[in-house]
This record gives sequence, C-alpha cells and structure tokens, in this order.
Amino acid sequence: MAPEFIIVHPQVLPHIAHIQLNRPQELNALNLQLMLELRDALRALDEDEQVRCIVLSGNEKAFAAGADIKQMAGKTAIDMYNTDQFSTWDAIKKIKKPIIAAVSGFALGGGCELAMLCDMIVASETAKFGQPEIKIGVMPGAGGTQRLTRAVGKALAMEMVLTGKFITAEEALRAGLINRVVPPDLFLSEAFRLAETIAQQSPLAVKMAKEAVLRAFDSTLEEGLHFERKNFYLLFASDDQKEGMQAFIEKRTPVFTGK
Ligand code: CO8
Repeated sequence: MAPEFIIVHPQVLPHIAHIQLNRPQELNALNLQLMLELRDALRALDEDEQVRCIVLSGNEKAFAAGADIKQMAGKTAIDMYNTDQFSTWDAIKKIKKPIIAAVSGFALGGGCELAMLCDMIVASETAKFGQPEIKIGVMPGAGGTQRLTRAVGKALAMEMVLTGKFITAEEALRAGLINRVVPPDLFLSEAFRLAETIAQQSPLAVKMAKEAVLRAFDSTLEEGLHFERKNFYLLFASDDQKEGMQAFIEKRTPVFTGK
C-alpha cells in the first residue's frame, strides 16, 4: 500500500533516494503511522542495491514540528509504554546507508531529534532547531537530551532543553549541530550535492565508515578503535578496495560496485 504521510523517490538522482515527509497541514508532525512508513521506506532503500545515499526532507516551512501532540495528549504512561513508539526510532538507527537531513523551517522536538538521528544535516537559512517539549510539560524523548548535548555541548543543550528556545541555522552551524547553511531555495539541491559526493565513494566503505563513526558515541575510545580496525581490515576483502587503490596508482577515477 502506498504510504500516506511520506513521498518516496527511490532514484531522484543516480544512486540517491529522497524521502519527503508529507503532512504539510500539521507541519509534518510525526504521528505513529508516519514513523512506521518512514521506517519501512528506509528499510526498503537500505536493501535496494541501486541506492547509496538517502536524503530526508520536509517542505520549506517545516522539516517536522515534533511528535504529534494531538495524538499524544490523552495518552497515559501505560498507553505510551504499550505503544512502544521508539521501536521505529531504534530501527531507523540501524539503517546502514548514510541519511542526510535537508532541513528548512521548523525542526522541533521529535523533528529536531529526527534530524539528529540522520548522519548529516544541511539547512536552509530559515531553519529553526529546538527542543520545546518543556513548554508542554514534558521533555525530549527520542534522543534529544543525548544527541543534542553530544553535538552542541552542555551549556547550549541545557538552555535549549530547559527553556525551549529555538536556535537559527547559523547558530546551529556555529554550535556544530549541522553541516552547512544555504539560501532557502538551495537546501534540497545542496543536500543532493552532498549525497552525490558520498554516492561516488565505495558503498561498502561508506557503510562501514558510518558504522564506525557512530561507534564513537556508544563506546570507549579503546572499543571504538578496535571496531574501526575490524572494519578497516574487512574492507580489504572487497573489490572496491582493489579498484580504489589500483585506480589511484593508474591515475584514473575508480569505478565502485559495492562488491
Ligand atoms: N503536533 C500536532 N500538530 C501540530 C504540531 C505538533 N507537534 N505542530 C504544529 N501542529 C499543527 C497545529 O496544531 C496547526 O494545526 P491546525 O491548523 O489544525 O490548528 C498546524 O500544525 C499549523 O501550526 P500553527 O498554526 O501552530 O503554526 P505557526 O506557524 O503559528 O507555529 C510552531 C508554528 C511554532 C511550530 C507551532 O506549531 C508549535 O509550537 N508547534 C509545536 C512544537 C512542539 O512543541 N514540538 C514538540 C512536540 S513534543 C515532541 O516532539 C516529543 C518528542 C519525543 C517523542 C518522539 C516520537 C515521534
């Protein structure tokens, strides 16, 4: 069945897929169905050999304004526990291919957390990032207190989480939350440009490198270095390693196959 709240373009450009969050009337508020559709689409693209990099966007006004408050408002703690909505987030965390968030307008609450769950963030000058859950009597629940703090440090994360204040794209860039800021009409094309550069690399090396960088957040330095070394050795079992190094020696552009 076609998804209702997202639009999927498996080949928007060669080797690049695009998923657009599509609940414009609700500023792309992340209801349960949207998150399930997003999980399923990402899993399918992760399996698709033609796809090497995925761009996730909203529209110009909003990447996503958070979890769907109307859907959550009447829930009890036990409802929330039984719904187990974070299993979709855990599944998205396991996607092996790189995901670039292309953010314009609001990236708030779960929307900011979803952008941070991606591997890189390209933002429009209009982007606003925030964790305003405190203003509705709760707190971030999908990684905001952890990923934001790791990205921008304690001082700014604490201020954003405790006051709900938004930061601009420029502030987010200076704080290390995002990769680049571009004029509003370029946020998507710039994300595609970044995706194209990644798609030119060996897909295997890209996946293993992503996995190793993410380990930096979940392990000690010693464990992380061990993991990195294992992936580095493993890549010497690939055709792409032979091709990449031979192409360098022959002064030509490598042709990577993901084998
Ligand atoms: N949930 C549900 N509906 C929303 C949401 C939301 N998060 N955000 C906006 N909408 C709806 C509005 O209710 C409105 O609907 P309607 O037209 O039917 O009244 C429509 O979208 C347009 O919104 P506004 O009229 O408010 O637009 P403005 O431009 O005036 O304001 C704002 C834009 C500032 C973004 C404002 O809408 C706002 O403050 N939104 C809520 C932001 C927020 O608090 N986000 C955090 C939510 S809690 C959360 O994310 C917890 C995350 C942890 C779990 C993650 C699991 C997915």
